[in-house]
This record gives sequence, structure tokens and C-alpha cells, in this order.
Amino acid sequence: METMGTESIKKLLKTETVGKTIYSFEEVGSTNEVAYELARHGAPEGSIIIADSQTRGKGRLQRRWISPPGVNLYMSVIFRPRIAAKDAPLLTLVASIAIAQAIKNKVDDTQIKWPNDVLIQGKKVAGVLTGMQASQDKVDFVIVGIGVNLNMTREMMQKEMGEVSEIATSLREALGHEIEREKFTADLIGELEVWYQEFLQVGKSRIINEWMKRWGAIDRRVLVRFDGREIEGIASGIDENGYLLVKKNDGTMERIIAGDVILL
Ligand code: BT5
Repeated sequence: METMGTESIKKLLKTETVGKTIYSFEEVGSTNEVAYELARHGAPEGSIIIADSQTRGKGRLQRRWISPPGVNLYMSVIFRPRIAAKDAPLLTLVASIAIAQAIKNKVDDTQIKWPNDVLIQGKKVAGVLTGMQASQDKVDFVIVGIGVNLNMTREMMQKEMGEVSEIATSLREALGHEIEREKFTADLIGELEVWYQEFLQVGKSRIINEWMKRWGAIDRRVLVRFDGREIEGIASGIDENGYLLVKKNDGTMERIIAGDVILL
């Protein structure tokens, strides 16, 4: 078992901002927590925090991100875009596109699932957890946390994840061979810079369009759980804020800020 080599990642990077500063740890509670602390103390735009394992890896809504050592990628990126706080969630979409692209270069059957998952053959290979600090509606910084299952085998997933292993996969499982973690990380950092720049320079609509192209549920029947409710309908897309649009049976459209989508 080896920890991630920061120097090997840096050697492979061709980016201008993202990954210029990399903080690497053997074990942390959560890379997002470390990133918050560093961002509060002025860590520059594009700084990256990587850990070999997390003891309190976080998902959304107090859920857990299973983070065993030596096999996967757990990374948080500090962004400091000059945007309104309401636009910060779009960075989740930016990250999902970047992850999907980095994986798609290796596995064809890769899709995004609203709001923050990347799937291979319908199983979750990656998740994104975005948080921010803002003052007077302007973003101070956004933390984009990314977990990607790289080298977990099926046996390892069963052991580490229990039931969750049924809905999870890893790049290794899809490809049938081990992944060079540093190489994948450098590729992903490259994609993150590309899509972050697209967001800043071309704008929201470009990100929304690119995200929708990679979303597997468009025009499909879905069940959505949110705010203790459940609705069924057709997944019609996302709006300019990244909210999910579901056309219900009575023809009305529901906009959903946060929730879980199940394909029917
Ligand atoms: C997410 O939440 O998918 C966001 C995951 C973000 C993880 C990264 S790792 C680096 C950074 N630091 C952190 O502390 N977090 C971020 P959510 O959509 O709520 O999905 C969580 C659910 O996914 C769990 O309830 C499980 O069902 C499932 N799950 C947990 N660990 C998994 C894993 N390693 N692979 C696939 N599915 C997993």
C-alpha cells in the first residue's frame, strides 16, 4: 500500500492554477474540513488537499463517504471565483463534468447523475461535496470535495462498504486492471482547470449544456426524494441554477434544489 506521491502528480500537471499548491496527508478526518481551515487562512485559488484515507469522509446530508487507505482518491479543491453565492452550486456541476470526462477517457459507459454522482454502468464511482463561505452574497471561497473509487476490488468494496457495495463500483472494477492513482489525479486536475475556465469565461449556460449531455436520466421517468417528500415524473433537465426540473403527471414542473433521484 502506498500513499499518493505529490511530486509525481506535480510532474504530470500542465495546469496554471489548479494544483499549483498541493497539501498531501496520510490520514485526515475529511479533506473538505482541512480545505476550509486552509482557505480561511488564505490558501490561494486552486490549492488542493489530498489524503490517502479519511476517518470522517463526508457525503451530503450527514452521510458518510467510505474512505479506506491506499486505493482511492479523496481530494478537495479551493476555488475563489468572483461570483454571487447563489451561483456557487454550479461548481458541483463543473466538478462532475471534469470527473466524468477524466473517467470517460477510459470507460465509455460513464454518466453523471443529478446532483453530484458519477456512475459507471449505473453504479456510483464518484461523488462531489461542495461547500462555501460567502459574505454579502459574494463568494469568499468554494470548497469542492471529490471522492473517486479507483483501485477498490469487489471484495474490498464488500468488506469496507457492506450493502453500499451493491450500488458502488471502481475504475479498476470497470477496467479490469489497476489504475495509477497519481496519473488519474493529474488528469482530473487538468479537466478541473479546463471546465472551471469554461465556467468563468464562457458562462453558466455552457456548463449546464455540457452537464446535460452527460446526464443519463434526461427524459426518463424518475422518483425524487427531497424534503421528506417523494414525487414521480419525467426528468426534464436542470435550470440555470442547477436545480432539477421534473415534469409531473399533471403537467406541472417541480424545481428541486436538493434530493435523491431514482430511475424508474
Ligand atoms: C456524495 O454524497 O456523493 C459526496 C461524496 C464526497 C466525498 C469527498 S471525498 C473528499 C471530500 N472530503 C469529504 O469529506 N468528502 C469529499 P452523497 O450523494 O450524499 O452520497 C453518499 C452515499 O454514497 C452514502 O450514503 C453511500 O450510500 C454511498 N457511498 C459512500 N461511500 C461511497 C463510496 N466510496 N463509493 C460509492 N458510494 C459510496
